[in-house]
Amino acid sequence: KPLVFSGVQPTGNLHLGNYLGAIRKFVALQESNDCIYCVVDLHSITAQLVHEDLIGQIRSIAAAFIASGIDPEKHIVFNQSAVPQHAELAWVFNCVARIGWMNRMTQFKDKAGKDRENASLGLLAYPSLMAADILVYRATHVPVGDDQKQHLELARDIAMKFNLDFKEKIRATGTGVDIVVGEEPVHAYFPMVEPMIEGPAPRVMSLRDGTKKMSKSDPSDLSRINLMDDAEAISKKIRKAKTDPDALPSEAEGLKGRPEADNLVGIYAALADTSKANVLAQFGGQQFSAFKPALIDLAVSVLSPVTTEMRRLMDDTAHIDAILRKGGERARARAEKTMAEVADIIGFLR
Ligand code: AQP
Repeated sequence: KPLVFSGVQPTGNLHLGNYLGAIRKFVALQESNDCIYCVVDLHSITAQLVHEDLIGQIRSIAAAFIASGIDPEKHIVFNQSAVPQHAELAWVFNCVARIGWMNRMTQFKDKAGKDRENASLGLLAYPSLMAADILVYRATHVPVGDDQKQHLELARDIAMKFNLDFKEKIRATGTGVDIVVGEEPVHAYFPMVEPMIEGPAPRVMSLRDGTKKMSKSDPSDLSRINLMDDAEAISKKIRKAKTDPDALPSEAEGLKGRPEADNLVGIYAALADTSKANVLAQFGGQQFSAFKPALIDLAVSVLSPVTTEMRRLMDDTAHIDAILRKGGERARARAEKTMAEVADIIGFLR
């Protein structure tokens, strides 16, 4: 069975982008894969060090996973800081990765802003920790939103450089397998990760500006649908969502150059588990005044049960904590094995 890994940061309220780009895919993947889903709390201190209620945020992401349908008995749900091997492998990867690779990351440039010298070293090294999160389990499949594509390419570069730099040691320790990367045969310890980004809404855009990503840090709450929004808030935000004056096209081609229309149709398709073409077969030729009420009904019917269950779970913190603790133990057992092998490959005395 392929091993799936992904994580979500406990930084503020989850929104529809996180849900459609990540969590909904996590749920679908658990049917036929072995999955590890992580609340990446170590990542959450890279952009902002001090958080008012980090524990509460960690619990709320775990609650969102479970309320969305992830089964923590069959799969592993835990928080990153409970497994120290993530940080340990990240240190090794900091020594594998090159500073130039990190400097090219668009998320670093966006989050560091103009005052780059003053960004934390952790923010620069973020992708190295992300590579460690995945590879400490030697996971192969990573469901994420489109914004994470560049980081996953970097995870492949790190894995490849480690495999090549240590190829003799990997062979000598008998820990590797033969794989083919492109045309090239490689005796690899770390696998090449496969990003899983596809779907009708790989990058959910702001409801106020179809060219900007829906994000937690947008100052306008009208720009995003939060997972904790009630039906009234969802309805208001979709009614106020920016659109153009034209009717919906009848084919997906017609969405080109219409970012807001494209975004709303993509959201509808992702919520309904269908394609944009199917949505347009139904709504093509109709005005937004007809499409928006249908989108509101769909969004409320999909999100309300998740919100209700999340609230219920968050009232029982002992239950959430027990799930995270047990998940942490199961994850640690796997991560310890990888780190022991990595130490052997590098030649640390343990
Ligand atoms: N707009 C989005 N569309 C699709 N997927 C998205 N993701 C985030 N935003 C979108 C995906 O959600 C998962 C968890 O992301 P994260 O924990 O790294 O959070 P984030 O990307 O920091 O969230 P924001 O809202 O984008 O935060 P800020 O405002 O700080 O930039 C990932 O799989 C991500 O791809």
